[in-house]
Amino acid sequence: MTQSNDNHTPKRLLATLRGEVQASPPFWMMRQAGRYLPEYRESRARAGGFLDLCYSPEFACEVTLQPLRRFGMDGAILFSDILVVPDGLGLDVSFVQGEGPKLVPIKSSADLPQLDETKFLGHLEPVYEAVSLIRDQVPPGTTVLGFAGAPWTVATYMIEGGSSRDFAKTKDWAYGQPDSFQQVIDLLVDATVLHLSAQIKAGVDAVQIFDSWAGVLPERAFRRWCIEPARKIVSRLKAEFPDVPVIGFPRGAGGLYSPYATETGVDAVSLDTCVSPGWACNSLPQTCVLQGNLDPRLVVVGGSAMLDEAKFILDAFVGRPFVFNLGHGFVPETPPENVAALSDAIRAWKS
Ligand code: 1CP
Repeated sequence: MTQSNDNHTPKRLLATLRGEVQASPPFWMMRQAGRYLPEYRESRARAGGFLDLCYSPEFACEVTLQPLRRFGMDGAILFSDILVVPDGLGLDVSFVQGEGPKLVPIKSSADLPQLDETKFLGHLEPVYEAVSLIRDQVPPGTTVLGFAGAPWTVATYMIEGGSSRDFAKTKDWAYGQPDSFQQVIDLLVDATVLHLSAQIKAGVDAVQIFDSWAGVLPERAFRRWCIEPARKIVSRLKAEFPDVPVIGFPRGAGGLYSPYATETGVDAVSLDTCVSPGWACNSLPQTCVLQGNLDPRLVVVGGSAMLDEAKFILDAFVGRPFVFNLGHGFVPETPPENVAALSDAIRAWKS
């Protein structure tokens, strides 16, 4: 049985990620810490800014624990961001309130930084310190989750200089000069492995790789820039940490969830809102743990619309190792009382 460090409470989420079927599935929610919680907004204001929050181990730990105190999720996801990786590479990331992330865009492989392992891990040390604090402070039985962005998704921010609607610069580079774009991806594969390994050494139980923009690529590009880098990251992590489950989230991949689940070596896939639960159960390997996939807008609406859909999802995954989650992260206007009602409904549900 899976035990937490300091007592004998089983970690239900970790057990599920290792393939156990539970009578009532464990749950956590993407962006469960964040702007929809007044206590988060207060911590963010006290820390100074978003990156100050990420790089202060005490604040990052505090913000990670806030949703657990209210809603009792089975998983605590490290409070950080996928863009600490380019920041650790020296690309100078900033977050402007209301505008999202800003980076000085890289235009060619000549602009690529070198990965200096010592500098990179030194810069990100506060993140790993936050993991140690979280591991020591989570309630018994809580699974601690680490994460990183997938190379393709992180590359889009480095090349576009922030969020994008059409990913034009990134696609033009990837399609027009694939060998040079491969260097961007290879650098990010190495940095991601370093970052996730350091989180595991600091005490996370499992990790999730967020490929939020995987869904904008056609099949052959998806295979080269999403599946192949994920496969490399997973195989390098598994060589060192064979027992640490890896969750992949190729958001928007549609039918390509199938080769992603079979070929990357991930233990679990997180399904976005548009994936049919029935299709996922029938088409994805039995050995693959499934996670998902409530539309976060339903938690804004709440009431029976939210509860009916949550029940539909819970019923659909009976018999498989399943983790209840959202199909994407909470939005800032989510009423916390709807999250409380959803959490209670998941706990009360019986197959
Ligand atoms: O307080 C604020 O103003 C910042 C809002 C915010 C928050 C709460 C950002 C900026 N990041 C985060 C935290 C965060 N980001 C977590 C924390 C843990 C948790 O889930 O509770 C995680 C896992 C992420 C991951 C992340 N950051 C992703 C992948 C998941 C996803 O949502 O698709 C991406 C794409 C980012 C980039 C990012 N960070 C923040 C913004 C505004 C953005 C841009 C999003 C976009 O381009 O649409």
